[in-house]
Amino acid sequence: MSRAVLSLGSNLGDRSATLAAAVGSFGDAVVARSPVYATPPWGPVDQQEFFNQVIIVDDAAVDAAGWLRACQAAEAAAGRERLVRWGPRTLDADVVAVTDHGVPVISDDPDLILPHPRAALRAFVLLPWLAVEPAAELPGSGSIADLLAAVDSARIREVGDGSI
Ligand code: PH2
Ligand code: MG
Ligand code: MG
Repeated sequence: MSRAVLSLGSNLGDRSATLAAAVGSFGDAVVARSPVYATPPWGPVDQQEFFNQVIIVDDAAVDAAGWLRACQAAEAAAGRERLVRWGPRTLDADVVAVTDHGVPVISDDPDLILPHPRAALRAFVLLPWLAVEPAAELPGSGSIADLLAAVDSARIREVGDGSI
């Protein structure tokens, strides 16, 4: 049984509709979805604010690589083009953490590093994740509540309840 925490982000086009379609693409695997938050752009690129959401998905038949493929399919369906690293995109769907029968999956495969190497620094991941799983731990980094307290989340605001 594998369970994954997925981070969804959009800052081009109809951001709410894109996130809702991405959540819908995971169908019955979705066991929790956070509200949608408007978040200041993180990273070196000066760009429009993002909408971000975290979902938790669970499917006995899907492993970590399968969750990555499903994320890439959702990005393709949203017309994602890979132009600038960390730049604007219709949809970014990232696998943040995976557990297999409750055991954290650790991976240094460059195509899918797990847990996500920058999740601990990103309020736009930690705050939505905390909303759906308050006691969660990021393997190797500690509780997401503690991690969130150490980063700047002051300008994040809820813009939708995440229902589709
Ligand atoms: N995604 C990025 C770069 N910066 N900033 C926010 N707030 N939200 C994102 O999803 C995001 C970002 C590329 O992965
Ligand atoms: Mg990303
Ligand atoms: Mg990505």
